[in-house]
Formats: sequence, structure tokens, C-alpha cells
Amino acid sequence: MYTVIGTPQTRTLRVIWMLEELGEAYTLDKRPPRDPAVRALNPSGKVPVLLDGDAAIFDSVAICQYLADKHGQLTFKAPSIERAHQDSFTQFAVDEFEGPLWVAAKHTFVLPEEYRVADVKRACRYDFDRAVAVLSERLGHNDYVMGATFTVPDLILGHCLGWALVSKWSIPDGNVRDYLERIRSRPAYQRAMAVRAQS
Ligand SMILES: N[C@@H](CCC(=O)N[C@@H](CS)C(=O)NCC(=O)O)C(=O)O
Repeated sequence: MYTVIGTPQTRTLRVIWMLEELGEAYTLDKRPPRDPAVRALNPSGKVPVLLDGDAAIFDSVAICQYLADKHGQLTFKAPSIERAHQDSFTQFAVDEFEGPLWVAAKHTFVLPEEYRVADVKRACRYDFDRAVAVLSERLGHNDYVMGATFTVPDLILGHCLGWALVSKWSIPDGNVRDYLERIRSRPAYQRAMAVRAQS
């Protein structure tokens, strides 16, 4: 039994979704970022944190990849060329999608007001649109980035693309939009969203 610490409105949703994909049991401890109990486990105070026995693991991508490796699902095995390509997509998701989204969020509501620079958000949107164009090319006609198999980077990209829509960053009709709808039709994603709706 795992314990997931964090509120589902945050990147904690990724871990909930991954555990739903794997069919693994978990309890959810809905603590906000910077809660003293979170800080005791993760010096940055950031969520999510996963408890697996005595171990506390933080950073959502590391947690999702750890769970995929541990349960032998939603991932290609390392070392392999397939795993190298999969990890490349994961890095692409973090750099090119999460980066602009998180910087824009920081300059909207996270940073103290005196540090917020409104124009940064325009540059973030520019970067995001370029990333969507690159994803479109890399995805081609595949269902998922690694082909027919849903893997960790699809979960991260699906989360980021949903985050973009919430931020009112549109995604044009085409293969990326279809990819997002395919990801969102997954029963595990819908169960994770139901958990979020209850919070
Ligand atoms: N790389 C981390 C980032 C986690 C993160 O920044 N979480 C946000 C909520 S989505 C947070 O806790 N923010 C609090 C803060 O920035 O102090 C991950 O993917 O888990």
C-alpha cells in the first residue's frame, strides 16, 4: 500500500493517475505544498511525495518512472534503445511543456507579486506553441509517443496538455489534440479525475 501526499489539483494528480493505471492500492494524504509534514519529508516543501514503506520519494516524474519500473508496466525496460527514446520523450515533456507552463504559473500566482513579470507569459506561450509543433512531428500517426504502448511520457504530456487547456492555452485541431483526447479517454485518467473532483 502506497501513500500519496499532496493535493490532486497539483502535480500529485500524475501519481494518482499512475497508481490508477497500475491498479495499485494507495491512500491519499491531501496536504498542500509547504505543509510542515511535507517539509519534513522534502526540504523544498513541494508535492507530490510518495511513501513506499519507509522511503519518501519526491518529484512526480521520478515517482511515476519508479512505479512503472517496479511494476513492469507503462515502460520499456532499461537498458534498451526503446527506453532511451522513451526517456527522451519524458525529458522533452519536462523541458518543453512543463517548463513554460510552470514559469507562466509562477509569474501568475506563485511568486511574490513584486517578482512577477507579466510579459514572461507571452514568451512561455511562444515556447509552448513551438513544443506542440515538435510533438506533432515526433508523434506522427502513432497513438502514443512510443507507438502503440502508453508509457510514462504520455502520462506527463497528457497532464501538461490538460494543464495548458486550464491555463487557456489552446491546442489546435490535429494529431496532438487527438492524442490528448485519446489519453483522456483512458479509464485510469477518468478515475484520477474523479478523485480530484472529490477534493
Ligand atoms: N519537479 C517537481 C515539482 C513539484 C512542484 O513544484 N509542485 C508544486 C505544486 S504543483 C509545489 O509544491 N509548489 C510549491 C512551491 O513551489 O513552493 C515534481 O514534478 O513533483
